[in-house]
Amino acid sequence: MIMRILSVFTAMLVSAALFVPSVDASATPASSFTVLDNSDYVEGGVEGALYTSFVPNFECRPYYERDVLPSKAVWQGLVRKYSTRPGPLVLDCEGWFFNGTDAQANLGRLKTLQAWAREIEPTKIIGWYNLAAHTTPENRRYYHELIAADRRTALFPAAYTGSALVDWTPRLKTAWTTARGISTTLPIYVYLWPQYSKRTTAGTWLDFLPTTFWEAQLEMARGMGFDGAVMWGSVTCDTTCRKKAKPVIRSTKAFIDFLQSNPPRSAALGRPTTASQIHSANYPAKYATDGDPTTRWVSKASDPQWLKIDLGSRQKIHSASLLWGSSAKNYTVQVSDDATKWTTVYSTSTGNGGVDYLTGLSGTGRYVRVHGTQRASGNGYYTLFDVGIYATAV
Ligand SMILES: [Ca+2]
Repeated sequence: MIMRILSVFTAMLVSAALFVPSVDASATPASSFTVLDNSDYVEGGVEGALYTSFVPNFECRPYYERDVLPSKAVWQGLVRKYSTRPGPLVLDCEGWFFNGTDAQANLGRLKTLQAWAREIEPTKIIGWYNLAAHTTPENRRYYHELIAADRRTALFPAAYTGSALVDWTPRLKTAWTTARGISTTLPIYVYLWPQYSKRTTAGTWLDFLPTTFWEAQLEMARGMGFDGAVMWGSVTCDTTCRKKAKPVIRSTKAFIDFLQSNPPRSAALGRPTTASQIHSANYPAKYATDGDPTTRWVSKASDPQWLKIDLGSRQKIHSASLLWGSSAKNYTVQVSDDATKWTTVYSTSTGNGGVDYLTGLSGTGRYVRVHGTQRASGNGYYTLFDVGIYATAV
């Protein structure tokens, strides 16, 4: 499994180096999606993820605060200290950006630091943490020059946490559009953080997101077209932290497992989709299959409700992914040849939202229906951001 990921990554590295043009990924999910682990949640990294290194901002701060470069020996010492994992090397100097009048000077500094890091790491992808977000459109040429100096690179924007999924989705979109504004060809790995700051009278500490929120973030990053997501975490995660991290690690692993066992293209993408009811014209049924993971179908607040997709031809359905907002507690997935007589291929009475990855389905039909009979919150709605149907032709 690890080897497969590494070989995929090597292929990406090669394509990045050659600047092979790729299709505009904004309309369709990326053909492959890699999870990078830049956390300390699991000793040795999360299985199936690409374990990733990071030179942290606090190491660079003493230099950018005085606008002086570290010596080559000092910087290469930092690279050796932190570049201990097999994945990409991400560098973080959050005072040297391309968003002001010192962009030209900062370009010189970043080029120098990257070249010194490259001497230590001749083959790794080396990139800059969240630099795209701090590059104004008129200054993009500086980023282009940085890329031209070393094309074994990728973009690493950040889209952190949020208080609710619908508040967070604009951050993800912004991360996507700013990074794509820099390059239409380089891989883009978005930093996500399964933790958030929690304030009490005793102070502030970090806690973990509900797994449903984390699942949705990963799935949305995939649906948006990113080449992967980087799981950020505290630089050090103690025993208590690692224990609390376990649910999100389980979610991450389930996500990786699903990716590795399924083709990435949904048979439902862009197919005609209808629903029993819509909450308003802002939330039509088609938003569940439009390829944009941040738009959603919302039902009226009553039971039952259903969403129906016409795949256009009979297909053998083996798995599905349901990206919920407000969710169904009781629902079934059904297939049909005529949209009249339905066969249930999956049912649950314990739906809790987030993303449901349904595997091992066995059913053939032209139509697929998600049929909810009880909402998770008694007075809420059914909300689906995205429905992926994975199938083979018959
Ligand atoms: Ca959508």
